[in-house]
Amino acid sequence: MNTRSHLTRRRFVTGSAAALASIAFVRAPARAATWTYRYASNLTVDHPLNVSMRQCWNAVRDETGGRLDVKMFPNSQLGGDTAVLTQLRSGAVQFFTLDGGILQGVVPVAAIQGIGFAFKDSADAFRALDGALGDYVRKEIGAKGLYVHPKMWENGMRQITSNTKPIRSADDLANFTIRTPAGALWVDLFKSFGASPTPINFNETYTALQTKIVDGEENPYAIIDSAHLYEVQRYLSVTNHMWSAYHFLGNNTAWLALPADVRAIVERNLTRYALQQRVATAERNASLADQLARRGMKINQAETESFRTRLQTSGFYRKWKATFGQTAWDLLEANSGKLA
Ligand code: X2X
Repeated sequence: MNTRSHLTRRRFVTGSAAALASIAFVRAPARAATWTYRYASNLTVDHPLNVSMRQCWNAVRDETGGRLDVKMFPNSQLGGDTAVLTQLRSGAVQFFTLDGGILQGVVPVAAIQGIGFAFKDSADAFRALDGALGDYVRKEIGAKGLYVHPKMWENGMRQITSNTKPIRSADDLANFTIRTPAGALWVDLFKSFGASPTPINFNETYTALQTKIVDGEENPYAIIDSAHLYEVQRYLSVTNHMWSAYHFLGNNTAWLALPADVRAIVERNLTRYALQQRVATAERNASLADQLARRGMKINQAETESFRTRLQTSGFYRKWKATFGQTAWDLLEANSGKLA
């Protein structure tokens, strides 16, 4: 008979069951965690990334017998991405998921995942980033003193939203004010399209759109939905102009403070839940168009050839090839085909 059914039965048998139960709890207290770490995310709790991440940390807590307790800080509770990256590097935050395009400020080549029209879909992109291109980027991240897990977490193919007009072709981006994440490649991509980009951290994006500091932004469907951007954006133009995904990063000192068995439990669960999250997020991205249309968004398919042409004629590919270097570029083109 296990303790639980024993106590349950006694509760019916004797009036002192509550007292007995509390004695049992005093004698078997929950073990205090040896390590209490913080995980930060710019996404809402109900985005599939954080749904899987919560399951991941629950599994880690169970499998380590409560030794490692990771507290989640979703929704940019600890600050905007660039500020949290600083906290991660100083050790105030131990774990963080960050898009390679924003990590660019510290690890330049990390932005290569966001080269315009390099990947036709997420499966295509994951082949490169789970493979040799990803290994190259992860080596550079490690060289900057950060821990990085080998499986990235899905954000998705990005679409342009607007409050003023549908974006049908690159011509519609002329002088269009658009928020991009805080990364140099992102800003340059939209300049090359002919737009007027402003880098703004995600936690300030809703307000920037609401107060019309910018007319548009670009994100995958699951974020347009989970962050309620449809409340402050009228048009959604399907462009699939770039792919976006998160590296799982750790402060290296905090990571190495964990014993090998705990690190193995964390890595195994991160792999398991990252793969689960990829499927769940892809399903959301593929199925939300109707729901966003019902919420009032006007959705159109953009003519993307004009966008690609701008990247050729502006020298965008040539410039970023020179920045990232031949080795990284070759690894990219091994998946994407010739770009520059
Ligand atoms: O900042 C964004 O737009 C977001 C949420 O997609 C990223 O983290 C790149």
